[in-house]
Amino acid sequence: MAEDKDNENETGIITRTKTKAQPKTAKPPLYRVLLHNDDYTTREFVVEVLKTVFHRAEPDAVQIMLHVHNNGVGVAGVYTYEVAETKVRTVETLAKQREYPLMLSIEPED
Ligand code: TYC
Repeated sequence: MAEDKDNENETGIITRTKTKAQPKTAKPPLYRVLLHNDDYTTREFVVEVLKTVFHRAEPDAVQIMLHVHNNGVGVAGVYTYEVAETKVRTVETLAKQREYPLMLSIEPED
């Protein structure tokens, strides 16, 4: 919110200035949710998680899964901290239920 401030200069005249309002475009910090490769989690499960939790279309999900399989790590999605944390917990719960050792982590985007 803009706030008025009184300023008195050398002439003794009191003027008023407005502080800049926060731009409406101010964005919260974003975080990458990273998927890590392992030898036991099935490709199908990783693709399923990318589709259902990270809302990736099938071809995108397959591409991300293969990137992680080939490079060891990859980005599942980018979110605010709370959303990123919730997605990690959701996937960890799903993976545990299926007894997969799938690992995820979070890192700041900037
Ligand atoms: N490397 C696993 C396999 O060959 C597939 C896999 C991909 C596992 C991505 C985890 O985050 C992962 N079955």
